[in-house]
Amino acid sequence: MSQRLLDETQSQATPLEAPDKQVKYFSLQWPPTASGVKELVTALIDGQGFALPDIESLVRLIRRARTILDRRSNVVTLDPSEGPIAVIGDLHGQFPDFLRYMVAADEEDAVMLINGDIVDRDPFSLEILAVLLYRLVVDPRKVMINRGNHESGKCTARYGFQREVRARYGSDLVYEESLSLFQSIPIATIVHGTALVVHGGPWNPATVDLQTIQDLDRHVDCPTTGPMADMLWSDPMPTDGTQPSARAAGVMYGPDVSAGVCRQLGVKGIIRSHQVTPEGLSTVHEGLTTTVFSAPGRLPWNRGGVVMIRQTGDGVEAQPLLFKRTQGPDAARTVQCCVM
Ligand SMILES: [Mn+2]
Repeated sequence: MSQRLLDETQSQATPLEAPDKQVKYFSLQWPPTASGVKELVTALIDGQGFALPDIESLVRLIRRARTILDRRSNVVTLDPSEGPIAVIGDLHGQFPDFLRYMVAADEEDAVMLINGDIVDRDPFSLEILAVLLYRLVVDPRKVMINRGNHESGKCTARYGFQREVRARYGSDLVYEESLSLFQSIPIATIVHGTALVVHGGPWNPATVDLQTIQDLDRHVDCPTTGPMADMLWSDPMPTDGTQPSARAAGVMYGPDVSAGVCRQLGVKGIIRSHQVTPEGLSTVHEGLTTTVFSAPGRLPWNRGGVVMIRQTGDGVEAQPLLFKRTQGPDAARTVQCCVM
């Protein structure tokens, strides 16, 4: 492990804080139902950052979600002929923005495919997790999740989620259960004949194939080298081949790597996230790698992008949807989370 990541890991030794006295905790309707999703969203919006599911309810939800995710393979396959798929990139705790994407997906009865980095940075990761996992339990076919590098102990200890959970619950239980959940999240999704969707980048097709990825044990915190690290941490570069990354994890990969993986999988391109992009979406490698980033206002002027994949009469289309940052309940922030 690099010195830089060791430093990040060691920075987590902060003391427990008392829970915010103003937070009101409520029980989640159980078993989860479609009407319960609406009630949960309403309670969280009305709470403006001061209402959360109680610890017992949330832990029960996380554990149920984990059993669903554990049944999925490392790389999940979706068939676009079965309905639209909304690919959503980094959310980073921006709950009001997440709600807009959920509404956009619901309007088309689309599968939500969340491409990692759900937590950290903005202080409403718990709201996103609660709604996302509740919907997953209500209808697993409509919620797909790929893991991002922030779904790890290393990142959450440094970039806000651990602090958020401690400040809002005054307990490490929800945090520990979340870390366990993160290890159950699949690593990538193949939209059949269309795209490899993965948080960072592809594996190296010269040495690794899909079966090797399917055989990996994903129940680890978040490696910094090897095929799983490449998928969670890597970024594209303009020249062929691979190079070490300044992130000290994963690699930089060139257009030949993108082309090789597309050939290997019979897909037209790679949809990845992991990097802020001014318009919400950007494409490199002659169209083979598209970055979708869904946390608007981080630069602070970037838009949030979503890719809506639909089967049409003569093929599959990928329509970009672009969003400015919501006003949201930013004024109600109670937790000092990250500085980018
Ligand atoms: Mn990332």
